[in-house]
Amino acid sequence: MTTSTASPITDAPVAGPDDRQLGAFDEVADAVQAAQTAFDTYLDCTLAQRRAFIAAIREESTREENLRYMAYEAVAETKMGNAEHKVLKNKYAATLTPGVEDLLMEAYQSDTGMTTMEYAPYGVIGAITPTTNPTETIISNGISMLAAGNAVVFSPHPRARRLSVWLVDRLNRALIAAGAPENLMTIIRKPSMDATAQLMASPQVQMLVATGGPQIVNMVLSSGKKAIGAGSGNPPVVVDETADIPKAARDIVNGASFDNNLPCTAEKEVVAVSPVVPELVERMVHEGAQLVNDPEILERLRDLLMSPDREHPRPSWVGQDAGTILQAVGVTPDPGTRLIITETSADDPLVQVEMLMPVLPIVATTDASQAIDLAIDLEHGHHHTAIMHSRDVSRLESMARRSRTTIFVKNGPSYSGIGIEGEGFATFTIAGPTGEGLTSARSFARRRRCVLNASM
Ligand code: 1VU
Repeated sequence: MTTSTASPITDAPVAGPDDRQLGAFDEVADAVQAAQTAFDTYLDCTLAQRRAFIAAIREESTREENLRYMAYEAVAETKMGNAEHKVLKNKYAATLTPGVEDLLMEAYQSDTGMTTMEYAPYGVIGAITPTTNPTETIISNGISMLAAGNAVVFSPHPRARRLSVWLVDRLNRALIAAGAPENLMTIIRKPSMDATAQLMASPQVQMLVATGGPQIVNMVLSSGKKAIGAGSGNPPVVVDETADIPKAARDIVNGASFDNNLPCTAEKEVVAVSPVVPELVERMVHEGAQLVNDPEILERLRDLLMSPDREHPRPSWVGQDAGTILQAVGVTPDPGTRLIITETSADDPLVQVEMLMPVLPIVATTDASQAIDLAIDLEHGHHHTAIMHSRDVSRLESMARRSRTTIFVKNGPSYSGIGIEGEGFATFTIAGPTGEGLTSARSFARRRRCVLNASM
């Protein structure tokens, strides 16, 4: 996916008739109490009202000036990603996250009566949102959680705090205009680990959802509460000799450069059978990748982009442009370069570590079976996302089954797995560790068995 560099919108769209930030609280306890009060009123709202509230979120989020503001401000505040791609991500989050229609009821009927399996709200949810997709996650979580009848307290990533507070204000204003109780969405104005700990410990918070880095996800998963964790992946893409190589190259470059590789679903390493590697590389270069095979420059890249122990990416380089990265290691980027590729071995830290940058290593294997084995190994058991380009249906089926990932994309760019230019709904909370998979309204609801007894 290539994009033009349109000019940014620098001023925030007008917040409203007053300069309060609706839903934003300094104290965690106040944010939780306000959400609880909103939830108590929300419980009495009808499904038709819920639908109207979700429509208001969608409408507010997709207003052109808001889409552009969110995208450019996210890049400015988090200092990562590609604004034009963020416009798309926000648009898909707002339009393709399912609403109330996701809560499909099951019914059983016989002479003794009728039983329905319904979805009931948890109450107040504490939702931790990431720096990589800050507004996308608030929009998508907001739609899903409110559709399921909950109120939500957001704890935004500290690096995306200002924009997240702005968005929650906008959404609250839209919700109130649609007749919703105030504070169905609240947000912690100054997020921190301490504030997150308070949110987790609050007896009024019934469910926790963490989308972000391993530290915060593990913290939430060890809270002792019902928790949904959406954390890291290291998505491999396999290319075998039956694949349509020009298309595979285009899809991989589009997917791996999308928002500078910030989505946790994006291709993080290629595993290709040896005979196709030369053509694959040539076609990837044709699509906007720049090949770097010089060992000295590669070592400079590792020094620049990784922690000294080579176990983590350096946060300041996460989501940067390929051209900026190349210049920083003394390489002149070719015009239009959007991805750096390199041919390397499986033990290269650039292959092993999820980098979240437009740097894509390519590892060659002798055959497709070895490629699938290696790809599964490199995914490190996150059960997150894997991609394969092949025309061999049995191989596609084999990798899908054996990798046990939450998302498996066949012959397409990784982002089609979250609904962008692909079929299916959108979400930015992909819960591999806790098994909900691609979350939607029903992931944030309790199951209630409602029994009507008709026995004589
Ligand atoms: O500095 P401390 O250690 O005290 O705290 C950390 C962290 O725990 C905390 N923090 C938060 N606090 C409150 N609310 C939050 N929502 C929150 N999130 C984090 O803030 C401190 C810094 O956090 P960090 O570990 O994120 O550190 P950096 O900003 O230095 O690192 C940025 C990256 C991007 C490297 C890091 O966040 C990361 O590894 N993220 C994983 C990628 C990610 O966000 N995955 C989810 C994507 S879901 C998706 O893409 C679906 C398509």
